[in-house]
Amino acid sequence: MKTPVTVLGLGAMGTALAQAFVSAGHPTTVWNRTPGRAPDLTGVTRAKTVADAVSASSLVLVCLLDDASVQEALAPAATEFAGRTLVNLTNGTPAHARRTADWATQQGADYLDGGIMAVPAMIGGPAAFVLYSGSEAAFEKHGPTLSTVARPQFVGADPGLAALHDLALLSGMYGMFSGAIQALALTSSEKVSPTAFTEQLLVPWLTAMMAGIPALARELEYGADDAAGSNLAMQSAGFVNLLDASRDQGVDPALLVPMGELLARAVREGHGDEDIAAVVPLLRTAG
Ligand code: FVH
Repeated sequence: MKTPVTVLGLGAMGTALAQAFVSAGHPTTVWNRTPGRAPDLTGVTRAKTVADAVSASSLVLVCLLDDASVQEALAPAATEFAGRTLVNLTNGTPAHARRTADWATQQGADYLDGGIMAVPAMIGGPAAFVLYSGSEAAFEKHGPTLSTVARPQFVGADPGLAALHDLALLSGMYGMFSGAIQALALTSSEKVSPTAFTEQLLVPWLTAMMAGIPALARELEYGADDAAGSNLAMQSAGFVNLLDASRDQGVDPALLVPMGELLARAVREGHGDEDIAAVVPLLRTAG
């Protein structure tokens, strides 16, 4: 018999998770604040209360809108958690994760925090992965079951680490989308085809530039080798043109302004002959 699983939350993601468990033959109990959500989800047991849902399985996943909804939903079932594993797949901060881990420990539960690196349609497919942190013993025990929904990757015993990695990856993603949005706004100010520009120029260019990111990371970890081909003084001087051209074309440069300020600051603080990796430490406001 496969491990029984409870899924709290039947939004788009919770439904995809529950569907994957049912399809793989796991007895699956679900609960959602608003009854009647995910009417097409069959083969599950629908619990009337969150306490009933928690008591049905030794492995309980929660995937709700945000941290506040998790606190609100779990509180009435606190006494049901002893001896179970709580896996929180709700987007949150490292501080949220550490607090919920403490709460779970107080209830006698093992805790894993998870960052889902997939959209609902990817769940159960090869490209989906989930970052986990917290109880290593719980990860060892439940990793095979959790692999039903996505490739599980453990990133450390500190419960906050999955959220840290998740939010860092989302930061990279939103940086990429910000750049693409700005580029398309700029080209759309003239009669440039968005699809032709994107397919023939933007994606190949970003792909080529992405190949430089591992070198940036190596430089942060091991120090610079001295062949910086694109120094910051040059980049800062050229960046002004991005801002001016946007304004000239009637496009708001707001997404670019902070990067321009960071480059200018790096030059002011003596990093003009270094390359882009030199700005990373400038973002740290503590430590
Ligand atoms: N969908 C995605 O693309 C991303 C992929 C990466 C991971 N995220 C995170 O997953 C969490 C859930 O996202 P979702 O897509 O399932 O979100 P919704 O479809 O909007 O469903 C929200 C569920 O949360 C329930 N809920 C909201 N507030 C409360 C509350 N106070 N108490 C109990 N449940 C609450 C809501 O219930 P209802 O409105 O139907 O009653 C839905 O079940 C999220 O952290 C993403 O960042 C998804």
